[in-house]
Amino acid sequence: MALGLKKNGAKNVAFTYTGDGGTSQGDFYEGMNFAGAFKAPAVFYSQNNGYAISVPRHVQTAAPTLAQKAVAVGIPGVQVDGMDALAVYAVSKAARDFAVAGNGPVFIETLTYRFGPHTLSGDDPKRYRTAEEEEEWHAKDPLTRMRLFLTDKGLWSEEQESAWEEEVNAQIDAAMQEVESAPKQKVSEYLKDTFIDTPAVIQEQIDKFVAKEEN
Ligand SMILES: Cc1ncc(C[n+]2csc(CCOP(=O)(O)OP(=O)(O)O)c2C)c(N)n1
Ligand SMILES: [Mg+2]
Repeated sequence: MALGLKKNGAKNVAFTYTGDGGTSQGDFYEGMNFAGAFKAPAVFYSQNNGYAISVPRHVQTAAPTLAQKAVAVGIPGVQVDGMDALAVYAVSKAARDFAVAGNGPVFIETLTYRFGPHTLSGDDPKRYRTAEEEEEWHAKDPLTRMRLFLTDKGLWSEEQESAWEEEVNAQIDAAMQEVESAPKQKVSEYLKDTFIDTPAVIQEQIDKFVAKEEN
C-alpha cells in the first residue's frame, strides 16, 4: 500500500499494526526492510503488551527493545508510553509527517498492556501473569489518565461523564433492539451477496440452501 501511494505521488501514509508477537515473525522484518529500501511512506506500529498470548516478551527475543529492530533496516525506531494517548498521538503525528515528506518509514513501539485474555477461546492470563503485575498496569490505564487530564483542564466532569454514559447506553440498547428484531438472514442470501459473478461451486451451495430453506 505504502509503495503504491508513493508511486501515485499521493501525500498519504500507510499505518500497519502488529502485536509484540508479530515482531518475532519473518514478514515483519521483510516488510520493514522493503519499505526502508524503497523509502515507502509507511508507519509500522507494534503494540508491545509484553506477551504473545502467554509467551513473555523476553522469551520471544534477546533484543532489549523492539524499537531497536528498526536500526538494522536503517529506519528510525521510537519507543513510546502506549498508556499515554497524547504521547502516542504526538509520536504518530511526527512519524506520519516524516513519512509523507518522503523520508521513508518509521517503526513505533508502544509500551502497553492487555487488560484481559488474548482471545475468549481458552486463553487465561492468570496462568502466566501475576495479580500484582496486572494491578501495576491498571494504575496506568490510559482512559483513567485521559479523564484526569481533561478534568484538570476543566474540559470534563463527572456530570458530563454520567450524561454521556446514559446517552451511549441508550444508543447501544436501541441498536441491540434493532439487531434482535431484524429477520434472520438466510444462508442462501449471504452466499448470494459474496460474489458479483458467482462461481459454480458457490452456485451449487446456493441451490442446495434454497432447496432446504423452501422446505
Ligand atoms: C503466522 C502465525 N503464526 C502463529 C500464529 C498463532 N498465534 C496467534 S496469536 C499469537 C501471538 C500473538 O501475539 P501478540 O500479537 O503479542 O498478541 P497478544 O497476545 O498481545 O494479544 C500466535 C503465536 C498465527 N496466528 N499466525
Ligand atoms: Mg502481545
